[in-house]
Amino acid sequence: MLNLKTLLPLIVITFIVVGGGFFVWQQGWLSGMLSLQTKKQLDIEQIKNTEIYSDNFKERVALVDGRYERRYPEGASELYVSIDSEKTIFGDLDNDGINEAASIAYWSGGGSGTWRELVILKNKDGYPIFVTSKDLGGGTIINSLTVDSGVITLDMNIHGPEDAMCCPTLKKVAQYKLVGTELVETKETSTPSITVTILSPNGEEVLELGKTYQINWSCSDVLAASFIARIYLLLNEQIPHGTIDGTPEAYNKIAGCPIEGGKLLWKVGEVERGTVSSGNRYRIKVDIFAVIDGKEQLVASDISDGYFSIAE
Ligand SMILES: [Ca+2]
Repeated sequence: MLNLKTLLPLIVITFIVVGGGFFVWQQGWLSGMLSLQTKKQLDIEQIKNTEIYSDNFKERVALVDGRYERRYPEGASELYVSIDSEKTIFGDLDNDGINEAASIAYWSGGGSGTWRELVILKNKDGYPIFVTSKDLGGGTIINSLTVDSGVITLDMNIHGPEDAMCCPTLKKVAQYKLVGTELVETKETSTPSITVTILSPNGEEVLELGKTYQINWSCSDVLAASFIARIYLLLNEQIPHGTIDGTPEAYNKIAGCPIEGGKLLWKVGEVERGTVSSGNRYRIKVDIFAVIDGKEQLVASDISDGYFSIAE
């Protein structure tokens, strides 16, 4: 006959066995979840060995160790694709708590140069799946790729009107958000990169005090209204008359003007605050400012190659 005295140890043992089993099962489940969480994050090796698609080339390729190459029968390269592991970042672009990968891919083929594309890959059960790509242009230099709060920021040099294919100089910062399966550009700022060259006076000239002289300079990539030129007279490469209008400028300002012809008529010796005396160690300095969002940004500058003289 079983009574409470004999049943009690059995009940205790049953509790220990079942409870322990539950505990073990719970721990296993937890560690399983943890390993799933760990597995869920994409890594660079996966990105280097996945399929990507080029909207530009209309091709889908499977990368192996970050590369894909297809050759013509005679051996020449027909298509070469690589992924930039230095410019691959992981961040949550669609706010679901799981990181996507954003990477720069290089596509070249058919002698058309190398095209840059921003590639987005999603994490599907721990594996990268191509979502979309964005053409960033041929020969574009990607300075940096970052992601912050779901926004991708690309700092690039793109081609200005006179840039050689090799060497883009126009700075562009673009921002993209992943909306559904599309990359949407949210912000774009460009700092035009130009050069300015003083043509005259560029050294050795003798200018007569009080006479009118034409200062000439040339600019590359003149995009008209968004530029301002400021011309300064420089003596001994030092401050000839102190500061102007309370600003600690090292040069006497002759005038500011928009770039139209790259020339300025100057009554020799006159500066914004009075006149300078005769001498033989003068130079001209031209600063070119771009007006971006209402602010002036210095983009180019030049100084006369040599000294010129101002004579009585
Ligand atoms: Ca995500």
